[in-house]
Amino acid sequence: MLATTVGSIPLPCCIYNASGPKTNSIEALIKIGNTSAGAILSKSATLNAQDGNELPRFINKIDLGSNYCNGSMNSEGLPNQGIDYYINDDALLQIKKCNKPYIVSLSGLTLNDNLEMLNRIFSCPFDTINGIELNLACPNIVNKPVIAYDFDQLDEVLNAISKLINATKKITPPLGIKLAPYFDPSHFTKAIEIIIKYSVVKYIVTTNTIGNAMFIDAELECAAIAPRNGLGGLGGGYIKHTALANVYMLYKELVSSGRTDIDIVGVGGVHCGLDAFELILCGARAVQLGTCHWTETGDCFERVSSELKIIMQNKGYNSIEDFRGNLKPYIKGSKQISKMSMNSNLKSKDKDDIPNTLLFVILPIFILFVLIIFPYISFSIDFVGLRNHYFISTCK
Ligand code: RRO
Repeated sequence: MLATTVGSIPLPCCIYNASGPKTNSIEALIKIGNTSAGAILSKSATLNAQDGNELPRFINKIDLGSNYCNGSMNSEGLPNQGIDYYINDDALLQIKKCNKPYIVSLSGLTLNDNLEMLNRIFSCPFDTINGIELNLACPNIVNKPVIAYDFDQLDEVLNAISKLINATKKITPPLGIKLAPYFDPSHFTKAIEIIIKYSVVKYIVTTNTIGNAMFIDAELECAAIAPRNGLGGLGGGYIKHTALANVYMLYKELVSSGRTDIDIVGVGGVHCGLDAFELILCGARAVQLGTCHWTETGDCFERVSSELKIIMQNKGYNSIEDFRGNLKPYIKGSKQISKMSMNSNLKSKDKDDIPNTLLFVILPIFILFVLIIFPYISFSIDFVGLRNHYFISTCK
């Protein structure tokens, strides 16, 4: 029911992990392989291993309420073990045993680094790496502006990579590019105008964190994380609605340019099946979990997938293609369907449901008791008392 393809990579399930949280080591990737995730995506690799930014460098588990994914902010600074760690024979062998597509994320510090890493991937045995996610949107590297925001550079990078892939005399894994969130309609148009020039781009992943956010410790009157003057990429529940808009706008641009062969993977603030449903409705062919995977266990893939399946069953959809990209424009009288009502069938009762239970179950029972049952019982008792009294007195 949730099977899909992304850039022609067949995924048994459309829900899988985002690059970043819990993706740095092969052990962590194998853990993902042992969950219900539809694919295994690595941490963005650089040419050489690096430690990343100084600590503390992230804040997660910011409770935004039961209807939202936790909020997060990070300035990790691309800590990773270098490309060879993620694609050496032993790593590939271990990951292959998980029987899931393996997608390697790349985020070279220079264009040449990206080209070199691609060459190394292309020389790996066939079918050990099933996809590439080229990250053009890391917001946390000092003195490295986000490529996805610099359209000339985006064009230059895609042009060079396109030449390399076209010159490679073997089948190469499908290439996806991870974009930064855009906030102006002209930017969606411009980004797609550039991307569709390059047939080597098979899919788009949107969106990376919203760069350069800040948390403050008001008590100490200081920034809450150490790197980059306290600036970091905002993620999780804070960015769900930006992610929805980015998937929707890019999808619309692709449709109007006749390039629906370029797939979209949605990421940003997905916490439950309904969030995934909404991203697919906006046009996503698959959905990644980032902050949610960070703050929960790997069980989140199974949970979100089964919630999504229930929503689809209730709506009579057999596959995600039955509703993907079918978001309608505003309909008079429509309202944001409350997550509470959509989710009520999906989850077991937790502490957040207690006020509702109180309001809708215990209170009516109490009122019923006071108005009907209590007087009836008192009357019955009294009646029995009277009858006894009468009986006793008449038998005297
Ligand atoms: O490692 C990071 O700091 C990082 C990366 Br590469 C990214 O793409 N997005 C993000 O929020 N953090």
